[in-house]
Amino acid sequence: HAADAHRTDLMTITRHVLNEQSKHPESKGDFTILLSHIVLGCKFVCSAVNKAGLAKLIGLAGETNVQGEEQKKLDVLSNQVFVKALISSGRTCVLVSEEDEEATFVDPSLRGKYCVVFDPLDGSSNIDCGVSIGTIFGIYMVKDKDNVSLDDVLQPGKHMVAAGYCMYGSSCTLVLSTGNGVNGFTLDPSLGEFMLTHPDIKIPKRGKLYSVNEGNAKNWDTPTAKFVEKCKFPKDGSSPKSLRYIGSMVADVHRTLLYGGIFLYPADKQSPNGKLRVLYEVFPMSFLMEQAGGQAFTGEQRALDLVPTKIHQRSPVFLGSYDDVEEIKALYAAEE
Ligand code: AHM
Ligand code: MG
Repeated sequence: HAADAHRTDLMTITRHVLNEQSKHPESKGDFTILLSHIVLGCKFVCSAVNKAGLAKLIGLAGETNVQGEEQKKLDVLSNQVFVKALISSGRTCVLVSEEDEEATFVDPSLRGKYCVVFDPLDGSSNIDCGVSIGTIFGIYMVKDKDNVSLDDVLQPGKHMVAAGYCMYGSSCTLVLSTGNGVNGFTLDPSLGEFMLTHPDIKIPKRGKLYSVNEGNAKNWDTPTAKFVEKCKFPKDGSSPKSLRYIGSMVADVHRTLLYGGIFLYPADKQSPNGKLRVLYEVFPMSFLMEQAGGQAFTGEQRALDLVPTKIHQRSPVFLGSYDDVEEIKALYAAEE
């Protein structure tokens, strides 16, 4: 009977979020409308990514194809789709995209109460070989709709009201938290709907995997180097961890969330702030990790406590299973 209920009682992402919002009597459905525009963007990118090889959508921005039409690189195209979808939702006021140098301030006539920070297509160096890539987003609430500024997005990650990512992989999976746990939805291509497939995701307390670009090892700081050494040569009698690294943050974090373990993008001598961007990479993923029972640390503090001063600022990050992140925190504490 349970199986039958699954087949006939369809829990779409919209229905799920409406259920959640109905617990807040003051909610007027604005978040649901905003989310449906984000979901539309994700479906578009999913479809474009799946057709990329065929449609020759890949290639350099500005390059022309055989028909002489301008071709857009997939990440440029994805960005335009998200920006337009978010503005037309009528629910946004400030947008920060990895693709745009400056923040976008929505025209007052279309302004709503949410700020969205996003990376429309992360890991795009992986497109040409068909490896999983993704969209990452975080959502803040504006303080005063009639008086918006960059300060509305230069907020610590703990002020986000929601965060998520969509992974374009062997299936298209959207993982979302509105601050009340984490849920995963998988796109059913025949329905064109994201269906709840991973309710209430919790990350294992400790994992058997670690995920880092070891090619940077010669430039690592001592705590990172010690931590990775411990993963390979544990001295407490435990088994060594396995290394998994895709080089696509959404895919590496998704695996970490489901299987447990730790993902590291540390500082190194070449890049003292690491590589990943605070607003639309580090914060949303840290928000999801904490909501799933894990942790996220910058090497100095809880990642979600960081107060950014620039929209494209970078930060080192260590995130994943609670106990694994505890270990790297202890190594940094011992440094001081
Ligand atoms: P991108 O924004 O240029 O795509 O770079 C971000 C990506 C992340 O998805 C991934 O975690 C990281 O870069 C991998 O970096 P590296 O190639 O240095 O290991
Ligand atoms: Mg990126």
